[in-house]
Amino acid sequence: MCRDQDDRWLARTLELARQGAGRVEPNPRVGAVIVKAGELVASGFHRNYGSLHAERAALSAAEPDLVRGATLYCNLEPCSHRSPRKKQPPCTEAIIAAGIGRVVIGHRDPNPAVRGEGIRALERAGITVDVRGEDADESPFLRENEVFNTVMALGRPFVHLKAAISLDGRLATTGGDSRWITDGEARTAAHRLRAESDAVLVGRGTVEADDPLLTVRLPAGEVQGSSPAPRPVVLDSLARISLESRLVRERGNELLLCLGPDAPERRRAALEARGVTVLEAEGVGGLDPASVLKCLGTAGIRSVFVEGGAQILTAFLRARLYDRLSLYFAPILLGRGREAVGDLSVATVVQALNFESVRWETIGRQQCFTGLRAGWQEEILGVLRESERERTKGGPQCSRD
Ligand code: AOF
Ligand code: ZN
Repeated sequence: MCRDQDDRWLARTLELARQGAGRVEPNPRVGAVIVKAGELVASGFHRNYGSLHAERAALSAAEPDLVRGATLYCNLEPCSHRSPRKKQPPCTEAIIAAGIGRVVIGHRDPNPAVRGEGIRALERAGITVDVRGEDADESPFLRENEVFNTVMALGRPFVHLKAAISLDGRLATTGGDSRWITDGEARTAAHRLRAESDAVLVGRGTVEADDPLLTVRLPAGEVQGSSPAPRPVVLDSLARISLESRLVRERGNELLLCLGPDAPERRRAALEARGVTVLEAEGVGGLDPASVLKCLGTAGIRSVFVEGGAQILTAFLRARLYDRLSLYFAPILLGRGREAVGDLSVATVVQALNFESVRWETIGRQQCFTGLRAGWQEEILGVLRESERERTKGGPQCSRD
């Protein structure tokens, strides 16, 4: 089968996968097509969390006679495992039982329960498996499930940093005024990004300056997606957030408050009495981003949209604990003002924090940048390679099922 044909069918699986966006989380978006003699036999995608996997959806839509000896394309490696919490039976079993002759996938599944096991189960049954989407510099397959892949491979929430800044890189005036740097169109775009995340994170300083609610506000009629509203998160090492802030008064029950080891017990009790969930993070004089992410992961947060301010933005950048950065440049100059990003320990340009999958877009009067951390894809693939090495070190293995 020629490579062009494979690429074309695989691209189709991504289009199908996208139809599950907003409904399948925390599971991945997956699409599958079955092809025989260059003709489409059937297709399917993962529709809702807990429902049929894409591979089984495609198989059940196909004429059984046509499936035998056909090729199945899927953007993700088919699952091969069972576990008490797993909702669906292994797709590899259905693929083998149906008599599929060849499987072409976008990338291996970084889920620790899979990581190549799906491929091996198929190969043991005599099925040829080709992985086509891991070689490209900016693989669209790995990017389609950026949150899922990050959580599964790196074991921490996906971190999306965002800031609205002036042309000269200022987050606020010298006096601290930062309201309305960008216009309504850019703010709506940022609210769409909020809606995609499990949590929206700010520092205590931002709460004091802006008294935000951190809700998703979109124009009337625009669907907000079916996932629950993102939870507000505030980093507040000394528990100094005002009990009168709108977040505590109006969203206390949803609020996740990260406190440091020196937070006074009395304050903590007062906040908990208002329904606030307290998370104990590490770090003195500014919480440690790694510890914050660990707390959030334990609280079930899989993706976090970090909205500032400068101290927090800098802390995540310095720790190299971020996956995506989105910057909205407004066509204004603020002069001295407050810089958006502090010291990043960059001595030479080659050490600069760099980005891949870069996109620039004009939104209203703003120029909007978004990019993934350079090395993100390599890190995910590195984890897959490492578990492959671990497995071969242990010698030949049988199925884990
Ligand atoms: C999906 N949809 O189309 C594929 C998935 O709890 P379960 O049984 O739904 O299993 C979820 C895991 O199955 C998921 O973490 C991923 O590793 C694998 N593949 N999942 O939800 C699909 N193909
Ligand atoms: Zn599956």
